[in-house]
Amino acid sequence: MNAPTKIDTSAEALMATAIRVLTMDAVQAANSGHPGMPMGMADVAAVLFNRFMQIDPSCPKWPDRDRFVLSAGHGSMLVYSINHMLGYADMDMDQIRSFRQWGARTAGHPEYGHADGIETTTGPLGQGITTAVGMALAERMHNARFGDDLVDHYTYVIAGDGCLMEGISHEAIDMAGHWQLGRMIVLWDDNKITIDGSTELSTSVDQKARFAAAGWHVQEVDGHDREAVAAAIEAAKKDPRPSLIDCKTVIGQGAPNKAGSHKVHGAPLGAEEIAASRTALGWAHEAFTLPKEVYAAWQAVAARGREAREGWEARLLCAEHGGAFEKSLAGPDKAAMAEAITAYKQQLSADAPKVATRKASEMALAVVNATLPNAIGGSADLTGSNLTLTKGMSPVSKDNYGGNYIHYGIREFGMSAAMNGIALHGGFFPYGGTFLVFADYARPAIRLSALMGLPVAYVMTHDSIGLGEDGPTHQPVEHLASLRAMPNLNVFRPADVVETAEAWEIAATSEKTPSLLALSRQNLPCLRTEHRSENLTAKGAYVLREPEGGRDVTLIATGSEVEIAMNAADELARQDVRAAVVSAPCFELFAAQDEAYRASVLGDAPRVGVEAAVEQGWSPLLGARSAFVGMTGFGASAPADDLYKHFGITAEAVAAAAKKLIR
Ligand SMILES: Cc1ncc(C[n+]2csc(CCOP(=O)(O)OP(=O)(O)O)c2C)c(N)n1
Ligand SMILES: [Mg+2]
Repeated sequence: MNAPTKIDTSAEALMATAIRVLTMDAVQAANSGHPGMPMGMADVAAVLFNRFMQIDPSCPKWPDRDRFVLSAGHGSMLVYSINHMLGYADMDMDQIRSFRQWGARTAGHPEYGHADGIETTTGPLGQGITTAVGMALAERMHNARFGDDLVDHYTYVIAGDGCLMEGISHEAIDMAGHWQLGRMIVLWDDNKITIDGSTELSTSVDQKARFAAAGWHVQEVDGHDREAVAAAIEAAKKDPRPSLIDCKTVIGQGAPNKAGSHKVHGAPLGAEEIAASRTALGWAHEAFTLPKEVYAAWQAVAARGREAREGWEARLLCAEHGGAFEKSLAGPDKAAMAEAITAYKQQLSADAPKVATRKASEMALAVVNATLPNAIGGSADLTGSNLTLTKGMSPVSKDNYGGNYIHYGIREFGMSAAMNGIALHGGFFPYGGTFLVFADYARPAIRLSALMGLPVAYVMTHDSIGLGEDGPTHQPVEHLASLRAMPNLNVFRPADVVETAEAWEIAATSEKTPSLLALSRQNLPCLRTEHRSENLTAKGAYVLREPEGGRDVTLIATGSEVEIAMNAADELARQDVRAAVVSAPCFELFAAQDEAYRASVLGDAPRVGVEAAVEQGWSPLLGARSAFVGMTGFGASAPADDLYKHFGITAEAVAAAAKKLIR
């Protein structure tokens, strides 16, 4: 149907054909996968890499490489086939042969960290393009600090109809247009097909008008006309605005009978259609064998990149700020952070300020930001509530990429995905704030932070009914449980100013685990009045108060409820009941401690858990003889003290629960 009538045998055409053939063969061998997108975008990708991309497969992490993000992650064979042909050492033909199999780097969707040259995990549609916004912004911010000699690259994205339908794409487009990220170039695979069929089933939007309205440079090309694609990319690079290139393509291009249909989106073509495609494409080679000239053409791209990288290295050697540049890309200075936070904690324990933990976070951030020059703060329009802006920070804008505070706007999901992109780009430690209840709006990007193992910090204030009058829409109840359920995310709920400083030390020096700080709106007393240089929060939970003569009961609490547990212990002491109090600011870190430590903290006595949230997730801390004082439903609008009384989260209730257990 859509097969080219005359077979183009130019080197670039062969480069594209090879993507198509490797894709159909790998998907066929796996008996699963998505051939349509890589086949449809093969021409665009061949042009992009052949004529534009600056990457060096022998040095995949070269900091000034162009970034390529396959936002339409289901088309993963596009990346794998390209990276194989470019000569990435970890992407030999066996990897292509074992596409989607156990142990292979060629996972169903591109996974960051599984193979070189994969800049981010994609698959959840819309997140790739938004993560790319973060990368493109980081490029400009790094450029503002170190100049064109060291930082001068582009961020290219292939996005599909699905990426552009997702709501997050709106946030991405708006941010990129607002920040005028002129080095971001999106190639839209405009094939008018999604899984269910034609895009006419589900959308009528004028995408080009949408991008233009957000300040983008917009072009349209025939995605199978390589010269037109090249001219459009050329023009996009010249234009100071971010660019959308609407590439009109045919999904599954090259498959004579199935191209253009949603049937090629996500199913193997079948042996017959593959044979027919080989004929149509004029391809005589067997599955998983490529002619030398194809490798030669792709490896010329690699050679060009290597030369560019070598030139860059020479510039780095004589760059004035070369040392600072390298430092910005290295891991966090843990020793400096430990020293700064320890000194700060000592002061706190002496002064014992009674502040909300959101305020404590602002105070700790002043120390963090003074110690880590590459911290980039931000908030989704709640700066004054999240207290994420510390003294001396200046806003990042299209006129000031040298700033270090990002006004992300009311875009929690966009902020979080962009922070992932900033972290992936390198050079910066991003943190950003919103209300804890809106973690739900950000959750899919938090999940990718965790899956990719990115050191991103989420500052989530107003963490319970303790926020009071704003009412149940704003009061998190199930959020802690749902966030704790996420693998590789450290959820901190510090109890006071000292624990907050400790949590920030961990968050700012983490290398493979994102952190989320759940912080109170209401003031909390300083409970850690005795200075300990050891970071107790790093143990996840620890004994804050141990009664003399053994325990009758152990009260375990987090955040604002630790104060309640302490008061309950006082109350119990008056009644001759010996209560220990355990503060548990981070369940994940506690679970990582050895058995002996955990047993010593939890003890043998009955336990009462206290948290102004649902009980789910508490069972590892509680045990057989236990009770939980917390929430069982939504909150309400009223002053915080009234709410705590109404919902029965009080020292008296905790003491009563304890007494019932030990009776
Ligand atoms: C957030 C999200 N929702 C749903 C899916 C499942 N999904 C994968 S591809 C796809 C259709 C995407 O259409 P398009 O981007 O046009 O890709 P094409 O069919 O053209 O390859 C869907 C719904 C997903 N990967 N991510
Ligand atoms: Mg499509």
